[in-house]
Amino acid sequence: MPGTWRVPSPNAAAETRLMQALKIRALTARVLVSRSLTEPDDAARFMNPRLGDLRPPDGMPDLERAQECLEQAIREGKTIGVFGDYDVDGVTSAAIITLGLRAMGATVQTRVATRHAGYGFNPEAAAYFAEVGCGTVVTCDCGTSDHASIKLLRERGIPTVVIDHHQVPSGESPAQALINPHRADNRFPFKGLASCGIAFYLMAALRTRFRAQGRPGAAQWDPRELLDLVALGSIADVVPLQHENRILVAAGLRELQKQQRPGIRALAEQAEVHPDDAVDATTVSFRYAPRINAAGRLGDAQRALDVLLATNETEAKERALVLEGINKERQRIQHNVAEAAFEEAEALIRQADGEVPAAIVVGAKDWHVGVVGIVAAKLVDRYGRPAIVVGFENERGRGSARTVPEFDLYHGLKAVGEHIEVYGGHAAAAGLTVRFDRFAGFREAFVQQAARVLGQARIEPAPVVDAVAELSELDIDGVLELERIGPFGNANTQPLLALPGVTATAHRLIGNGQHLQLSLSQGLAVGDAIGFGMAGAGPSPGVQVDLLGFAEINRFRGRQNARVRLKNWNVSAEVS
Ligand SMILES: [Mn+2]
Repeated sequence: MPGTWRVPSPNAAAETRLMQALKIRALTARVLVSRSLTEPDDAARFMNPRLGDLRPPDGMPDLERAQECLEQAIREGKTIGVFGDYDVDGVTSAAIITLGLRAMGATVQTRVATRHAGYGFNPEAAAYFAEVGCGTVVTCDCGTSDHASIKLLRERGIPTVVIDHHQVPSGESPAQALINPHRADNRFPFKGLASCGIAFYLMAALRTRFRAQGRPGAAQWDPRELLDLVALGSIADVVPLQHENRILVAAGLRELQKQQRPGIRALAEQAEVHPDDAVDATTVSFRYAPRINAAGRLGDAQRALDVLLATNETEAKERALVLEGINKERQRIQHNVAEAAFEEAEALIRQADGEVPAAIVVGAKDWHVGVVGIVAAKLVDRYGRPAIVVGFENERGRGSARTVPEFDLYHGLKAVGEHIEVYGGHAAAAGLTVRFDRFAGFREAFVQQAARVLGQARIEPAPVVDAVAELSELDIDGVLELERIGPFGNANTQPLLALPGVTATAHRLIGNGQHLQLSLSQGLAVGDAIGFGMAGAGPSPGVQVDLLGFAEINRFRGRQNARVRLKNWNVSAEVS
């Protein structure tokens, strides 16, 4: 339907108040109001995220006990073992604890999970830490449910500190300290921290404690230098960029931009992130995170940790080069699995006489389980249906599921639980194992379940936009002001704008003819738009259209200009 969209709760009085109090433009005020930031004080704090506004960690259970435990190990000169999970949050948390503890005088041994040993803190790793004589162990982004490994350490007199944000099972943890926002007795008001954020809080608290005691070392060290790692882990883990996360990530992105850490400098070189490029959540998601993740996906996340912990330029460059090789290999494997998965999906569609099934479930014997999640996400993008991709090793397959907002994976898998062995995860992403001889039955049941849920079809709702804008508002200052609502990401998405009644005056294809570039006009105002992958799909020149899109600054070779990134367009309903 042309020209239909919804704007949540417009409020002219609140907009005027914000414009006057914050000295901001009307468009920025409209977006803030649509996000329920109607009070000038709240909006001002939101627009200026400052580390000073982080709430003290009061109410985080066991934070005190964790500090005591670490302090004792440092005082007694005992080695502290640090263990991290194999994804970006796990690796960066382990790096934060390692670097923080070392800066405060500790001897640290760090290991990260390997894919073959499986997710989490495994007994092998626990035994290793005991063997090398660790006095205390810290687990990062795992450990909440790894009771057996932690018990094994406790029996040998080694206390464990757990830093984690996964769901807490019932029953008491054998850990000396369990810092996890999902604990029932947690009183810290924001529960959305990633493990790297919690790790940062612990290191900052320990440093404050040591400084009060007058310990040498603690005074010179500034925990803020760890924030680049917090930004990496938080964005990669897709935690909501609200409250404390917003403050930590905003500061962390600035830290990342500076490229102070040798490992980040080396990674940036490999990922072609130039020192004067603006660093935002997209830079993390598409440049840094895939490289850090690649090591864990293909087997050994230690290669990624090595890069982050490198202490000099030479070491960092060597290690980043090794990681880049692993990433290239990951890309090759992913490409092959994706091709095969798309072929299988197309075969399923042919079997259904051209109709796309309610869910896409594909699997094969040699598909690498390290990339099945990424490939499932690609299937969701292409077909707009929930998708499951399974890699079989002998008779057992490990799969990964991704979905559309209308279908909850956790409930969906639960409904067909009889066909699979193990499953876990949440609404948006899940993992499962299934036997080869049960796969066909599982697929049938899952597709039926998806058809039941998605079949309760609703009429496609009108898109919800953050604000209706005029082209004249999207000049460079206007867009720069909108950018202050960022960092954009999960739970704080880039504002979606509606621009009714705009005329495209000129077309141009760029990027090997894939992308569409438009010149726009509206009254006296002119502007530019870009439609990525929209070649041949744009509005005809001279026709008045309603655009949906995002305002952005295009930065290229030191120059910047404002433009609209097109999401969608329609011929205007009322052409006069
Ligand atoms: Mn995590």
